[in-house]
Formats: sequence, C-alpha cells, structure tokens
Amino acid sequence: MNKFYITTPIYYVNAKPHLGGVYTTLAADVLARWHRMKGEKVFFLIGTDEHGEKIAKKAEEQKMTPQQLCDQNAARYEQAWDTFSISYDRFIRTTDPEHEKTVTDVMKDIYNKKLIYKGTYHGLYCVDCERYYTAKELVDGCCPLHQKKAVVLSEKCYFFKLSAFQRPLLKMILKNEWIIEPEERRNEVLGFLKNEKLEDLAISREKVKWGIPVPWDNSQTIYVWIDALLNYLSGINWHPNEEKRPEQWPPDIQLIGKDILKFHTIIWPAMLLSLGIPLPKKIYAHGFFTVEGQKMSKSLGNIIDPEELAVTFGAEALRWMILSLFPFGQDGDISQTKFYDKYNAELSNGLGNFHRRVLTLAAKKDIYPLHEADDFKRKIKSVWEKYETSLDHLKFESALTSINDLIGFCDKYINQKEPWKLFKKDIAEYQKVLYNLLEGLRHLGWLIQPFMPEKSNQIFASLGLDNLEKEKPLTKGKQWGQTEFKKTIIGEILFPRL
Ligand code: ME8
Repeated sequence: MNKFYITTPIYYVNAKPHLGGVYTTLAADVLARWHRMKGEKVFFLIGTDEHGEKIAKKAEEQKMTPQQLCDQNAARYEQAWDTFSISYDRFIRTTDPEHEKTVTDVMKDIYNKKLIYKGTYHGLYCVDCERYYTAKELVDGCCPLHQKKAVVLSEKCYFFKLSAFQRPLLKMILKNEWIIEPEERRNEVLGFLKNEKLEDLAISREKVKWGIPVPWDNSQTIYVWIDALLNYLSGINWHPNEEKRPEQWPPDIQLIGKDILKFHTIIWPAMLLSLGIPLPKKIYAHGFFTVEGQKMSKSLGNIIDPEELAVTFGAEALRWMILSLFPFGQDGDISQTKFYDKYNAELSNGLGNFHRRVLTLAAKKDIYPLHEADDFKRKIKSVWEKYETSLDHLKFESALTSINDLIGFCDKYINQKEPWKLFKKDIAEYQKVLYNLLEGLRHLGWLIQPFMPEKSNQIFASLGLDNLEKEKPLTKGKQWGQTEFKKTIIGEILFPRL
C-alpha cells in the first residue's frame, strides 16, 4: 500500500485561527482525504507552534503563564479543526515532552557533528516575526510584514553552519533532487541561492526564556523556528539515536504559505542534510490572499474569522468556496460578495438544486434498474480523468470546475429529456433517464468527498446507499453502473438559500 505523509505548518498559538491559516490546512485536508480515497495509507500531521518571545509576551499581557496561554489557544485550534472536519492523524504541540526530546536529541546530534559553534550575533530583529532581518530586507527600517521598527540586538548565541549548505542545496534544486513548487517559488529560492551569500544562522537565544534549553548550555534556548521545523520529525516520533526509522519519513508533500518559503526550503533541508536523512519529496508554497484588494491585517481591521464565515455558509460550503476562488499556487482576492455569489451559483443553485430536482423526480417510482448509457458514461469518465489529474497536481480549483461541469451537464440533460413528460407516456424510458441522473448524482457524491465529506454522505444516504458506498474502493466507485437505485429519499436541503 502506498504511503502518503503530508504536513501543514504548525500554527502560532498567540492568536486564534484566521482565514489565512485555515486555507493551508483545508487544502491539506482535501489532499489527505483524496489520497485516502485512492486507498493510500495517509499520515496527516498538524499542530501548534508554542515557544518564543511573542507567546511569552502575550501570556504576560493576559496575566497567564505561557503554558496556560498555549493550552487555552491550542484547544481553540483543535476546536476549529473539528469545525472544519480536518482529518488529521496527529496534532503535535511544541510543548509536548516528546517534541522537546526530539529537538534536544537533534541539536546534540548536529552539535556533535561540529556544525554548531558559539559566537556573537548583531542584528536587526523583528519581535513579531521572531527573526532577524538584513538591512536590505527592511522597508524604511521596518519589518516588511509587520511595518514595525526592527530593533538592534546583540547577543551571545550558537550558530548553525548554514553557509556550508549553499552549494549542495543549489545543486539539489537544479538536479530536481529537491523539489519546490510552484515554478515561481522554485525560481525565487534558486535566485536567492545563486545571488546572495548564505550566512550562518543564529539558532539560540539568550534573552528568550520561553523555549527549549540548548542541551549543552542552559543559559540559552533554541531559536523558535528551529524548534518549530522539527515538529515534522517529532510528529512521527523520529529520534536521531533510534535505529528503527518511522515508516512515514520522508514527507510526500509539505504544504506551506509563501511567506515561510525560505525557512522550509533553505534552513529545513540544511538541517536534514546535517542529520543525514532524506529530504521531503516536495515542498509546495501556496499564494496569499488579500481581502477586497487589501492585505489582511489587524490594523486594517479586515481579519476574517473563519468560524464566523462557517456560521453563515456552513463549514463544508466554506471548504469548497475558499479552494475554488483562485488557483492554489497563486495570490488571489476574497470578499464577502464573492463568497455569496459562489454559494448561490455553485452550491445552492448548482449542486443543491440538482440534488433536490433529481430526488423529487425519483420519488415517483420505487426502483431504477441498472443500465448502460454511452453519452452519460463517457461524460463521467472524462470528468473523473480531469478531476484526478487536477487533484494530483494540487489544482483544487480546476477539480471543482470539473465537478461544476458535471452538474451543468446533468442539468442540461434534465431540460432536454423533460422526464416529467416521459413519466406520463413512457415509463421504461423515464426509468432510464432517471437512472442516469441518479448515477450522475452518485458520482457527484464521490467527487465532492474530499471537499465536503458530510455533504457526500448526505448524497449517498439520499440515494439509499449510505455506508455501502463509502466502503467501496475508488476504482469500483468511479465506474458506471454500480447498483440499481431503490428507495431514494429527498432528505434535507443540501445548501439552504441564504
Ligand atoms: O507561520 N493568505 O504560523 P502562522 C494565505 N508558526 N495564507 C496565509 C495568510 C494569508 N493571508 N496568512 C497566513 C507560522 N497564512 C509558523 C509556522 S512551521 C514549522 C511554523 C498561512 O500561524 C501561512 O503561510 O503565522 C502559514 O502557512 C499558515 O498560514 C500558518 O501561519
């Protein structure tokens, strides 16, 4: 059985889930469900990033200990992931003792390999990003992400010999041994590695107390990004000194947003090379979205709360809408109006209306025997082909377009055949037409499964199939003519009008 290990970034617990973060995880969940549907053994890792100065400060403001704040906010994340039906296999927290052990062991291993040395760091630091910037990266002395003045810091710390990895990484990318997608992101990393000199990286902090201690020097804690990246190893119980390696490694895909590209394509692989273990098969960095043309930010007050949106549209509708608005690897713009338009056109008037229309017609007879139908069969086959290629290439929006295409085809078929007239004059023909439509609906149930698992169950239940259908392998489910339809039930409206 093929294995599929997929990760998302671990979220900062200093804030509650926002739409940007939910975007990465929704996409990862659709992929995880798609690979499970294909019969693969999936391991889907998510988690929370809980150390560092930002979190300690926030806890102080809220008169809590950092651990209390982390517990409270990690629980919020778990709750949000339940709301959005995120089918993760493990939720790793960087304050978990197992994680802390992996980090400690990994640091010792790299230290023993003489890839870490002590020095003094002077630099321009953004407290919110928890990272140093080069003067060139700042905009008028301010952090490009937070627009806050960077502060000058000088501290004793340990350095990781990142510079030693510039050439090996460049070579691996050029030889496609280290895959970064999409192409623009790969070019961005290549450009950086070709034109800039990679500096050694300060990997510990003297001033930050809320962190994992450096194993050989308790006066320092490990830099939060090093700590965080190692969740991808601790999440599968990986330890440097254990002979037996977890079967999940390496990840088949790591999904990230483009803002954290360098951490994942330079620092992360350099750490893995120093540990002597294979690199992840692919890193994919998705785009960012703006809200009505503007960057989503607290100061502009346009942060969208995904849980509020889920109340308006339903969590599953939101899963569909957010992945269909623009191509995954690109930037895009979202707005309330766009969500309303999508909901009405594709879900309420599209899939929802078709579902109700067919089941209302189907209620006129008890049984619809199985039969062959060339045109319908051909259409469904071509929809599956497009859909599968799209999902295998992370083209979520185009997979959803193929689903809409099938819905459009089915709607047109009803209008052409006018089954309500056939019912009066040719019942055998009526049953055939209805069989095709019900079969179309069954395929839609399968096609939407990774995107809207509950709605998919609802469709199977209304076709009278329920668990029988879900237990089938995809190879069988996607074929034409699986079963006769009997005792269909209209059931609840899939997508109520707003
Ligand atoms: O970066 N559009 O956590 P995080 C699209 N803890 N995606 C967005 C976005 C937007 N407007 N805003 C944020 C961290 N994201 C670190 C990760 S991993 C070892 C450590 C995405 O909570 C962002 O790209 O700030 C990232 O993938 C995710 O939200 C979590 O961001």
